[in-house]
Amino acid sequence: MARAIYFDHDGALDDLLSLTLLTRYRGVSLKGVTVTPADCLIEPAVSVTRKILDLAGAQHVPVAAGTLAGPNPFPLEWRVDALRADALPVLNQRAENTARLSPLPAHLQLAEWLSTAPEPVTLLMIGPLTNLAWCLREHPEVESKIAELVFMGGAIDVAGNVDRPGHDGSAEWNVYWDPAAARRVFESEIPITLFPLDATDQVPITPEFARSFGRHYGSPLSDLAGSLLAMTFGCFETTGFSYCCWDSLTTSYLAEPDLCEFEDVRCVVLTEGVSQGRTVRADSGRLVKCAKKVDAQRFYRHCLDVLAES
Ligand code: AGV
Ligand code: CA
Repeated sequence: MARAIYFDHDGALDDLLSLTLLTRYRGVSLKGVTVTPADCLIEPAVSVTRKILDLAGAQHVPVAAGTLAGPNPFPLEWRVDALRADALPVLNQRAENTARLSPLPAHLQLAEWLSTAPEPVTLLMIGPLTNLAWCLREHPEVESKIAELVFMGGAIDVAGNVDRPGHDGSAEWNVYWDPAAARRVFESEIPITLFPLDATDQVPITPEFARSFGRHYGSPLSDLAGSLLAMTFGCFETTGFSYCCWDSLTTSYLAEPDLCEFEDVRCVVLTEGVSQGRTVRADSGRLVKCAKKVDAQRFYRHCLDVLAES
């Protein structure tokens, strides 16, 4: 039987590529999508999410828009990417959007989905953990409904990617946006599979990877993937950091669990001061299954294989 997944993303280009992959995975039954207003503008991010579900024939999957925000906003230059993606021709072949929009805000919808789930589910979260932390604070009983949390976030033995005045650069953005939320989730007993920068640094979006989708030009989901990847270029030139397959690597774990090698790490989340949002090794910390080493070529091939001719 297919594994039941609830998916929370935050509308960046990599999040949209992840959604596209997820709709193709045979062993996955996508039950619902929540969007966190973090690395995006929420309106175009929800709109583009529904268009991707439509294009992939997954109109039945409901989408809920997030309203809760963390204390450390993303740069506006990054948040506008969803506006651009929402205008791509491949996503605008029809005037109407038929994918379902939930009347509830994301945190309430997630709590309802979890509390009514007949069996424990997998949560895939590739933005900040704000919605889940709210559920755990307000409805602690939903913790038992989560069999596994697969989360892109943190930086264990490598530098972070936050470049902000007054911060030491040791944090990764998804944790930094709402450090208290990450801490709350890490203090739970939910089994966590973590994809920190230690792993995702190994899968930068290279010109070869982006251009490889050209061979499948004319297949809607391949066009979409290639366009999303092309739109990430310029990142290194403007930030000094490569745009990586942060979220799509994390998502691929649901289809190819042995693409990465893992290490069990005890860690805590720092919530104050110049290192806020840092995930740091500590003997007193909780155990997480942490992705360490990636077969990058196999990952790139996986993306192409999954989306080719679709
Ligand atoms: O820190 C990685 C997370 C991932 O979930 N996001 C992007 C991915 O969706 C934040 C981020 C870090 N650097 C970025 C980011 C950049 N240069 N552009 C956009 N987002
Ligand atoms: Ca993200």
